[in-house]
Amino acid sequence: MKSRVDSALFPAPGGPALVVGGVAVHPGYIDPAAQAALVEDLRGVIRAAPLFSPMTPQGRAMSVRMTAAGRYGWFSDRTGYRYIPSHPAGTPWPPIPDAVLAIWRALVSAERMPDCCLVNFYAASARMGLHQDRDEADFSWPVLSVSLGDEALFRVGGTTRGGPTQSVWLRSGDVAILGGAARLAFHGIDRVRAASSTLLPKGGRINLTLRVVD
Ligand code: MD3
Ligand code: FE
Repeated sequence: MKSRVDSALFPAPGGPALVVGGVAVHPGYIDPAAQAALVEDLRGVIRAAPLFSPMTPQGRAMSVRMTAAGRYGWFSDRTGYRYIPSHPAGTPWPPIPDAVLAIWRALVSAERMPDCCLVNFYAASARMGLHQDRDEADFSWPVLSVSLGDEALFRVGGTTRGGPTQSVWLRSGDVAILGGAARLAFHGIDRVRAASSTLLPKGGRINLTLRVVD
């Protein structure tokens, strides 16, 4: 069987099962029943805040569709990238589901809750190019990522563009924590493996990222 990681450093027992490019991955952290319950919660989020395709500053629609829950959602158009306090339609972002906050509480902090739960939806052909997440005010908070549905090839490099990268398949139920030096690492999704999960009846992948914004 092919390993999920091209190359990795293995950390001490008790922590995540693997660390790739400084990113801590907890494989299968969310069990299948809890994954299905999260999908139901997210259907409610998407009903209140429909998915949209952000436009890059170059004027091209991103292949990943997005929405958000919480005090802020991420948005992009010809004038640039930013967090906005309501959905582009003008309606408020719905609250972050309790089950999602519970993952943050368990793995990051019980004192400070995230301001944004970004919801990324990947159809089989969607990709996300290498980028840094630097629209947040305080990089000392990690970003927490939850993968649901079809598996995806995640790539992470260093804090400068063009250096070496490592890749790992993120599978349904995996949780990744992007903190410390990895918080400003270049990262992206190279491809999604269609029909690799039965969680979403029509296929595809959902990624949640929990962020402290301000
Ligand atoms: C590493 N999302 O929404 S999640 C994004 O699978 C984003 O949808 C990808 O990159 C996805 O910005 C990757 C894993 C992730 C998220 C944030 C990071 C990795 C990160 C921030 C810093 C470094
Ligand atoms: Fe990112």
